[in-house]
Amino acid sequence: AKEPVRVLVTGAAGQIGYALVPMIARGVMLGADQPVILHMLDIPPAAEALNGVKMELVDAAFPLLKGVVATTDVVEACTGVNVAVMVGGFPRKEGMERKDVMSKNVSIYKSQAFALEQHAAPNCKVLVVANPANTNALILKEFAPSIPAKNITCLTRLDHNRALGQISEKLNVQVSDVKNVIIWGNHSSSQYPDVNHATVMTPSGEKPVRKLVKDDAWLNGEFITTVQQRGAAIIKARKLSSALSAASAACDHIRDWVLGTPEGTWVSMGVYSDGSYNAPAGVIYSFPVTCKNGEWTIVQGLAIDEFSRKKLDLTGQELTEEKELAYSCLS
Ligand code: NAX
Repeated sequence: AKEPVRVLVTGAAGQIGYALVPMIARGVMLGADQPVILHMLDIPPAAEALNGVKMELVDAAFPLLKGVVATTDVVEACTGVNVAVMVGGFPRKEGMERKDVMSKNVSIYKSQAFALEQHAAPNCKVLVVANPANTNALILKEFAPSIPAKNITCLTRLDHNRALGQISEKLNVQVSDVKNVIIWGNHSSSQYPDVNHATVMTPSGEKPVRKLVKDDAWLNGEFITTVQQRGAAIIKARKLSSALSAASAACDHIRDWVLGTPEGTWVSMGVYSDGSYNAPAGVIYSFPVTCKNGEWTIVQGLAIDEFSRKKLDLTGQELTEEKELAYSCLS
């Protein structure tokens, strides 16, 4: 039998946490034959709720779940973890300045970076979900210098999956037949959902989405804004932000990273930018990636038209500004 993998979920008493931990315990994230030990961290005001989640995990009698650590102690939470999914953070409340929210999250991600660096298992893979996801991941990277930069990522897979979902609905095809959309840049409304290289599997082979949709106005307009604004639409409908889709996307992200992407398929991940596609280097930017042997590689050589170029630059600029704001919170 395989050794259990230790998976940390921070903010585990929150709504994404509540959807995510059962998925992990069922093998959705790491495979149906991979035992797991869940480490759940939250803050003291949520300790009782966190303990309730632990009780439910016991009650669910998941065969793959070999242990549960539920704690408000960041060192205990981080000790020995192989995968860390960072969902905990400080939400933006009405009337709060951007800088105040940034400052709260900078201090959270700085201290959690120290704990992970000192106590996580070697080669721990980190996924930041909490907003501002890209910049929280960058802070984590800066303050955990011994963790390789390639091990620190942020979630844009939800946006990627939303784009697949929109194409599938528009063309009335199975979502599993649509692939190779791209989310570029920031996980914010400045992100650029790009369909220029996306395809659909049809009975007569793979066809470009642009050939099948035949509605450039929709692809260049409503499609993009729908994906960019989908989070707000969910809040409007549910009076709560996306949770099951975010949890599912976090599982997709880690699963593909650890177990690999299918041949000919790429996915979107926020990763430490090397300046590929003239994106700003030194920020966490979402790119198309393939994964093999537990490592991601940015897909190179895709043509970027003028329309796309502007959008890649715009979201990159926002990330550079966020980085500056985050650094100004440090001093
Ligand atoms: P909730 O407010 O339900 O849960 C957040 C949890 O984090 C709470 O239980 C809170 O006590 C805990 N927490 C706060 N500070 C903490 C700390 N220092 N250490 C550990 N835990 C801490 O929010 P939820 O709806 O679960 O969303 C979580 C985060 O995901 C938010 O930042 C949200 O903006 C972000 N999202 C990111 C998405 C993405 O695609 N990257 C999509 C969904 C989501 O909006």
